[in-house]
Amino acid sequence: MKRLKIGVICYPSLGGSGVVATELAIKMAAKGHQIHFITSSLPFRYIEPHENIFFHEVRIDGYAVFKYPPYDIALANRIGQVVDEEQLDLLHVHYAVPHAVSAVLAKDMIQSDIGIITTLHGTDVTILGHDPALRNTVKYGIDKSTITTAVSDSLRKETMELIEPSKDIKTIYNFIDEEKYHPVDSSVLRDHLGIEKKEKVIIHISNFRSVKRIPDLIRAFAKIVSEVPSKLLLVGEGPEMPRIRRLVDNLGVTNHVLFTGKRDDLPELLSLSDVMVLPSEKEAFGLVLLEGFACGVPAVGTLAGGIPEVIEDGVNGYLIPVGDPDAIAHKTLRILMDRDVHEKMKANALNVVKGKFASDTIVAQYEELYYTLQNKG
Ligand code: GMT
Repeated sequence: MKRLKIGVICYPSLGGSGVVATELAIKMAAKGHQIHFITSSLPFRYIEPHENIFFHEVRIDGYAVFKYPPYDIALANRIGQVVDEEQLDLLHVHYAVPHAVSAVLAKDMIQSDIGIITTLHGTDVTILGHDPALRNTVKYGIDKSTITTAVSDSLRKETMELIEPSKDIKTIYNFIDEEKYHPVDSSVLRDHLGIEKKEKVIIHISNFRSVKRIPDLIRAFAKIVSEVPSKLLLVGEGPEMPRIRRLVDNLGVTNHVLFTGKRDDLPELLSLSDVMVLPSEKEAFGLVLLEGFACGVPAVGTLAGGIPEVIEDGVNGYLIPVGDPDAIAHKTLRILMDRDVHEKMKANALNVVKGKFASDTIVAQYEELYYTLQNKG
């Protein structure tokens, strides 16, 4: 098979979409394809130097005349240059707005017939798609892409209903790097964090935005800790943090909650955890659930977006309604207090990562699309 030259456009910052874009690119490079990242800075995930991975920076000067520097246009310009100079075979862009739109503009600028695959990650549709000022732009980005994928069936359906694109969308699930995420010995870290032997550990990892509904978890935790000695690990940072700290203090659980900030040692933190809780009101997939499963951590998550495609109720965790702290407490306690349930769910969580979400399976699905794209541009 021909080795492909692939342009990758993603947000190089912390977040599931950046992780997926980067891990996919690394796997494609390992298969012999040439990857050209076209981004504002290096993707945050440590990319080891690799002979098949190249980085093309998008630069934009802050001319005084612009209130908002036109990043999307600078990106389009850079994409066009790289397509021409490197003779790329295709573009894989993550997010319809702005990345697909920039790729379409680039294609037009250089009069190229290059194929564009756009992967929708959620917020571009579930938030921007509801904004009348941007809905048509999201539709344009999707319609002008050669192929569009979504990270869950739920996101695919929501996009079809809300945006009414002219073409179908294909679901390709997210995956994680199994070499990084697996159970590890975390006894030293556990001591370091001051978690006692008798204590159970509940973990939440996110960007602490309001969509994650973390106050529901804090209220649930106040009940949990009154029944089982436990600690709540809150991993990450974000705009809701001051509000969450206040609630933790007001509910009198300050001594039981550990705010770790952003961390690189997620496999260690997950390996010392008993249950993950994801109480989001919107979640296209919930990549963090897979990271937890891969380290043997069952999850309690909401019946929102793609979460029910990842958590199988009663198998690798429990599904609960959005905005129901009592349900979070009840289901989390069931896992914490019943050793058989916990062990069974742990085993099932580890298995699902090796099955439906195995990286080889998902990477092969993208590679197949890349080859079909070549003839469609
Ligand atoms: O909103 C976030 O949580 C960040 C965002 C991102 O850009 O990474 O997450 C979205 O994409 C992830 C990767 O596909 C999904 O796992 C998340 O569910 C999705 N977030 C939302 O839909 C809120």
